[in-house]
Amino acid sequence: MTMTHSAIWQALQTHRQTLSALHLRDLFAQDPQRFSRYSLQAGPLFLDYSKNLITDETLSLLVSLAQQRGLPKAVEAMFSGEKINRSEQRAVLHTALRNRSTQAVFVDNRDVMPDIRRVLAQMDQFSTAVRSGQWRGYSGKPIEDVVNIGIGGSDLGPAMVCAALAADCDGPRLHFVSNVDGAHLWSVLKNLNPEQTLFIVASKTFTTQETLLNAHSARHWFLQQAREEKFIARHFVALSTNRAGVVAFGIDPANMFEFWDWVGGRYSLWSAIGLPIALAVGMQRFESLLDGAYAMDQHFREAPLHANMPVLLGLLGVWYINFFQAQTQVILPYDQGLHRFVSYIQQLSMESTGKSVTNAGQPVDYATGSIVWGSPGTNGQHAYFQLLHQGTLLIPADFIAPIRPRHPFTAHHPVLLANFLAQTEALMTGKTAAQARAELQQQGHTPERIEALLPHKCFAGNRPSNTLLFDTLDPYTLGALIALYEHKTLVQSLIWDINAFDQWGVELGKQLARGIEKELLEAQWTLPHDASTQGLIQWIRARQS
Ligand code: G6Q
Repeated sequence: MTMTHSAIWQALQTHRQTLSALHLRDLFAQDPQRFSRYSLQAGPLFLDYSKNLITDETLSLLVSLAQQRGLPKAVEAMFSGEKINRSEQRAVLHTALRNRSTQAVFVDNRDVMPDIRRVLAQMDQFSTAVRSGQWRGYSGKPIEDVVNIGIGGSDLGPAMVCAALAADCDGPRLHFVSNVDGAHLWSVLKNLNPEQTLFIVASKTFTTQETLLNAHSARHWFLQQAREEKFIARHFVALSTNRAGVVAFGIDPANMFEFWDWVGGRYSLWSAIGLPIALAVGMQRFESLLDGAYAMDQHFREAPLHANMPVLLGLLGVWYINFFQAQTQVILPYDQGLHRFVSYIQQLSMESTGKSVTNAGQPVDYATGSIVWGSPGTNGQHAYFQLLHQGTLLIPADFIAPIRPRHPFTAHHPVLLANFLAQTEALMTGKTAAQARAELQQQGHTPERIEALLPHKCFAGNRPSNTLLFDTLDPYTLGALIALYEHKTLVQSLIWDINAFDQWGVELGKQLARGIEKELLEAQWTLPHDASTQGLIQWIRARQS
C-alpha cells in the first residue's frame, strides 16, 4: 500500500479539513499554556513552534506517521554507517566527522575515526602555521589572503560559516571564488598580491569543470609573477577525495587534505572542506563548530520524536507541503552574519529533497521538496513581506535570531529584535475588520472612505511561523543550527522515502555543456539539438566571429 493510501495519511487529511475553521488566535485564546507546551530547547537553540497551524492531535498524527515510516531505525542506520545513499551505494557519515566521543564508526568493517582525526590534526597544524606567519610565501612574506576555489558543496558551507563568524575572523582574509564566469575570479585577484596569497582548490571529485578552470587560471595568474613551478607548493593546497586528480593538477600530495566518498558535498563543511574556516577563525573555533553539531546529533538521536527539534521541524514541513500544498518555505535570519545562510540551506534542502521517485525507483504520488528562499531581516520587510502578510499563498516561515549581538552597535539590537517579534505576531494574529475600522475612524476618515479602505487594511493572519532563538552566534551555536537543518532535511526525506544524498538531476546539463562548449569554440556540431538551442548557438557564433 502506498503512503497516501495508508490510514495515517488519510487521518491527517481528514484532520486538516477540521482545522480549516480554526484561527491561530483562537488556539492561543483557548490554551494559555500553548507557548510553553509548543516550545523546546535543544543544546544552545530554543524553538517556539506554537505559531503553527497545529493542535495536539496534529502532532500526535504526525509523530505516528514518523513512527510508521520507521524514522528512528532509519536515523540509526545513518549514524551507524549503513549505505543509506542507495543509488550511489554509499554510507552517509557527516556525523562521524563531528563525532566528539571515543566511539568507533564503521564503514565496510573499518573504523573511520582514526582517518578523521588524522586529517583534523593536519588541518590544525597547517592552519596554525599559516595564521602564525610561520608558513611563508615564495618571497618569504606571510600569507595575508586565502582564496577558496570551489563550487556548490565545496563553497557554500565554508563561505556561509566564514561570513557568520565574522566576529571571530582573526586570521588571513578569506575570499571565495565559485562561478565559472571569469569576472568572479578577476574581482578577487585584481586586488591581491601573489606573494602573499594562498589558494585552496576545494573539489571532492577534482573533476568539476568550473573549479578546475578557475584553479588553472589562478595558477597562471600566480606563475606570471612567481615564475617558478616549484613555488606552487607554497601557494596551492587541495581538499579532495581524488589524489590522482590533485597530483595531475600539479599540487604536491603533501598539500592535500583528504576526505572520503561517504561525505556528501552539501554535508562536507565538517570535513577538510572546512579548512578555510580553520584558517579564518582558528582550529579551536572550528572544533567548537563541530562540538555544537555533535550536541545536535546527540539530541536528534536520543530525544523522543515528540520532543525532538529536527523531527518537529521536518514534520511541520511535511504538514504544510503535503496537506496545505505549500510550495515554498521562507527562512528569515535576523542576523546579518547569516546573510549566506539561506543559500546554504537552499542547496541543502532543494538538492536533497528535489526528487520525484522513491528509493526503490517508484514515482511518488505526493509532493516532496519545496522552494527555500529568504534573506536577512529587516531588509525583506521593506520588500517581499507584503506577499507574506496579504498575498494569496501560504508560506511557512522560519524566523531566526540571536538575543545578543556580536558587534559594538548594541543599541541596534532591541530595534532588530522588536521587528523580528512584531513580524511573527503580525503574521499570526493579523488584523480584523473591527480593528481596522476602529483605526480608520480614529484617523478621522469619512464613513465612505472607511468602507472603501477596509478590505485593503485587513490582514487575515493565521500564517504559520517557527521562531528560533539563541544566545549569540558563536561557533558552537552555529554548528548546532546547521546540524538542525541537516537533520530536518533527513527527516523529510525519510517520510517521503526519497534519497537525500544523491543529485542526479544536475548531471544532464553538465553533459550537454561539454558538447556545447566544443560547438561554440570549434564551430562544429557534436550534438543533435532542438531548433531553439541550435538557433541560439548559431546566433552567438555569428556575433562572436
Ligand atoms: C553537493 C553537490 C554539489 C557539489 C559540487 C562540487 O552535494 O554534489 O554541489 O558539491 O558540484 O563538486 P566537487 O566538490 O566534486 O567539485
